[in-house]
Amino acid sequence: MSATVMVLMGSANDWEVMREVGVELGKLGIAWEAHIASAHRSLTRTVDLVRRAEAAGIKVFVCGAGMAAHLAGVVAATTVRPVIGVPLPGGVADGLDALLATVQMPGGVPVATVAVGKAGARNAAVLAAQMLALGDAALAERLTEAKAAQAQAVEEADAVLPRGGGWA
Ligand code: RP5
Repeated sequence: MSATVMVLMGSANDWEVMREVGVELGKLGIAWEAHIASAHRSLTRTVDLVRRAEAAGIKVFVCGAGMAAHLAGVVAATTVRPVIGVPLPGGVADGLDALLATVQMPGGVPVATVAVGKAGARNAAVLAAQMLALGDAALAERLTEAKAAQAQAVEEADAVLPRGGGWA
């Protein structure tokens, strides 16, 4: 199965969070590949990578970066395929800096920006899956099942919660 999602990150230090994207995509049966590609330290290679990914059939890009997080923006400038940005913690404002750098794109060059850190990484994977599911009924079904399982997990957690008085 060839990859349909490309996961990019600005530094090897980003992998601890960005691996969550791969974990979640794997659960949903989506093939992915990951690369380190810095907007600042290796701009030309990053643009080349995106061009080659398009030719290879990648449909969605997920980009994680911290600090002055320009990776998602550079990828969005290079492709017309959807780009999801994951702002990463660390930096002077512990992710708020990366959040603003990722989300505040000029009109015409969108980056779908998710939450800072691991929750954002997971949501980037689910959002990419939801995009792909528009043309894939089997994937849409797996997403529906995953959502139902999440709701079930909340019920189960509620069922075992110690109760002080007991009115329910
Ligand atoms: C960003 O700068 C990377 O995405 C990383 O989050 C941050 C710091 O990079 P390192 O100095 O840890 O390689 O470009």
